[in-house]
Amino acid sequence: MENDEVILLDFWASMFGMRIRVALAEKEIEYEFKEEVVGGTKSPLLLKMNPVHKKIPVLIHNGKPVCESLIAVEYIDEVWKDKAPLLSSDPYERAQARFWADYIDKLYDFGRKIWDAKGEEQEVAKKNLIDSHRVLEREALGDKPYFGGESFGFVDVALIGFYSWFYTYEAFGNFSMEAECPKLVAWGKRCMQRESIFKSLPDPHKIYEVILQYRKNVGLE
Ligand code: GS8
Repeated sequence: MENDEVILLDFWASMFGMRIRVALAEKEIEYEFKEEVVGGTKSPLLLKMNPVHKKIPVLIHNGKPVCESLIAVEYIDEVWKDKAPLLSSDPYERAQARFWADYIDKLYDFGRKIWDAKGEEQEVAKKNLIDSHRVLEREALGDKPYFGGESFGFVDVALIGFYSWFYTYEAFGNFSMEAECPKLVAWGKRCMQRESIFKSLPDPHKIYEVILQYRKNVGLE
């Protein structure tokens, strides 16, 4: 796969974009990162490449777009299949991994309502977020180092971007993820030691600063 052209339309703080960044890093694929400003004007390239949802991230491989982060991660795993497999070769394990990745996708709204709401709405979101992370910890991770077992895989890729938002959830929700879900936080720390991850994820404090400014702008602070 030499001479492949790989472009990622992304936004630095997007946990969905982080999935694709991590998958590309795991496979050691070089790519061009094109920053979109979420909340700003959408570039003509984004509108052309994702005319349906008009959202980042979009992976563009040799001029062809792949939209939706989990679909893009699976695509990367299939195209560059010789290095660092993310999904198992076993159909049942693949089905389980997809089940949990789908579950993780649904956590976005809880997280969002912690930093984009206040009062009762925020409290309900916080409870939902903690409860669902407890489910992930108990039912999917257990005592394994990674969700798929001994090696880093698809579910880890699906969740790791959210880990860099934990600090923001904790700061605005006034709770400790480590106190609520210690094994999950230990998993996050373990993942952060991988080069593919610490090179692909932003500083959680930077996310917090941007969200704090956002909350001030919309009158939540
Ligand atoms: C979610 C992408 C998304 O929400 C995926 O790729 O997995 N299910 C999709 N993208 C957001 C930025 S990240 O919060 C986005 O592009 N929002 C801009 C908009 O909605 O206009």
